This record gives sequence, C-alpha cells and structure tokens, in this order.
Amino acid sequence: MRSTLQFGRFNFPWRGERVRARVMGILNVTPDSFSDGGQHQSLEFAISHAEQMILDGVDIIDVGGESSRPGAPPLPLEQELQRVMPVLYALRDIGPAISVDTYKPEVMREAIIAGVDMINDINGFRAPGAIAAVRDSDCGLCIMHMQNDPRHMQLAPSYTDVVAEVTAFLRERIEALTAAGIDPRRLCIDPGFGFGKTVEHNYALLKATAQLIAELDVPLLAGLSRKSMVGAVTGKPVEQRMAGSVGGALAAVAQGALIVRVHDVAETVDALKVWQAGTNLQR
Ligand code: 9MG
Repeated sequence: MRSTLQFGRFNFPWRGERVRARVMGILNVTPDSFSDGGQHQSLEFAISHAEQMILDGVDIIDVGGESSRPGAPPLPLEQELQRVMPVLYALRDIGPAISVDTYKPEVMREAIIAGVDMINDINGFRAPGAIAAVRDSDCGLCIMHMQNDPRHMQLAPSYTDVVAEVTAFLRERIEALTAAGIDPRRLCIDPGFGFGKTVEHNYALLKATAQLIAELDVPLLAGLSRKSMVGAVTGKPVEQRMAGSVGGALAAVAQGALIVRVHDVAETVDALKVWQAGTNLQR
C-alpha cells in the first residue's frame, strides 16, 4: 500500500501514524502582485514574501506566473519564463519544497532544470508534451481537474454527477501518467475548486474528499483559499475571506487532505496545529 508522497527532495507520509497536513503557500509573480512590474522589484518582492512564509511555517511554496482567475487570458510562454524562472532559481535552496504552477511543458522542463520539487498543473498534464516533460524527473505532480479553460470555465459549469465525473477524469490522468512509467508515489490529485464549478459543485466535491482519496489511492491537495465558494457561504468579499478559508482548509484536512494551498500561511499553520493537537490524524 502506498503511503508516502515522494517528490523531489521531500517525502510526506499521507497514511499511517506520522501524517501531518502540509501547507502550500501561494506566491504569485504576476504584475498585480507588486507595484511597478519591474523585474528586479518582482524578484525582491517574491523573495521577501517567501521569507515571510517560511517564518510562518510553510511546507511548500507554489510559484505561479500566469493568473488562473476566471476570465484570465493565457500568458505568452516567454513572459511566463521571464517571470518565474528567476524566482525559482532564487528560492530553490531557501528551505521548503518549491512547486511551480504551470501547464506549459516548456516551463515544466526549465523548472525541472532549476530544481523544483513539484509541478502543479491546473490542466492535469493534458497539454501535448506535458507528460514527456516531467516523466524522467523526480518531481511531484499535482493533477488538477478543470472543466474548460480559465477564460471560459465559469460561464456555464455543467455536470450530471460532479463527483463521479471529476473522479473519472482524475483516474484517467493517473492512468495516463503511470502508463508513461511515472511512479504513482509522485502523484497527488486536486478536485480544482472554482475551476469550472458552481458553488454547489465545489461543496459536493469538498464533502467527497475522503471518497476521492479512497477511490484513487493518492494523496489530495485542496485549494479553496479566498475563493468564491468561501464568499458564497460567508457573504464576505475576497479581502475578508481569511477565516472562512481556514475553515475550509480544516474541513478538507479533517476528511483526509494532505496539502492545503493557501494565501494566509500563518493563520492556516496555527489552525492546523491546534486542530491536530485535538484530533487523531491517523488514516
Ligand atoms: C494555481 N491554482 C489556483 N487554484 C488552485 C487550486 O485550487 N489547486 C491547484 N493545484 N492549483 C491552483
């Protein structure tokens, strides 16, 4: 029975007695994340943000250059490389695991050369060449489900049975990756909250966390930080969704999620410590 996520320089147990839920901190390297868009300033901003996340207890830093917000247009390859590569080289040896959020095989290849530990692909490694780009590395691979693409995904999300369809998609992608010779211990799955889903779809999937893990036999990453599914329940705008997001992260971990992808690292780390101190987290 597989019980450890093995990725790059790291091993995270996800079943058994030594399980601890892990926090992935979001590090966006997009022009709206720093003031004037200059290359030097963006690198300084990224490093100081990463240093703060480390003080706050982050386990994985997820670096992304292209916005995946609903309606966001794709970013040309060269711009994505210019944004993320200097950051990946600067952060590689800073301490925590480093992940790159990309669906472009060319970025995956360059990021692997830079030494990243994980590739977080919102497109589930469906782009031509994506599997070949990652196959011969030891990177962890986060396979996310998305219906449609970021520009169109929230126009009319539609499923007959969202849990069954997301499960079938993830199963097919796991099979595609393992058929290419990739060790299943490198894989984790993600239902993709907010990626082509209504609020009802998102909560149906959140409630199915344990079922997804049991059926697919891989660890699960949950990313709902500050998303509209949090706003829909709390009635709060995006800048006031921290507590709701922490609540969502705990709901996911309580049902077996190994990794939560968050903006508010310190608050999530504290909440998980207290939750874990009062819970028996054996799976
Ligand atoms: C890049 N990105 C934005 N939201 C995400 C989520 O929910 N999961 C993963 N894996 N990546 C995400």
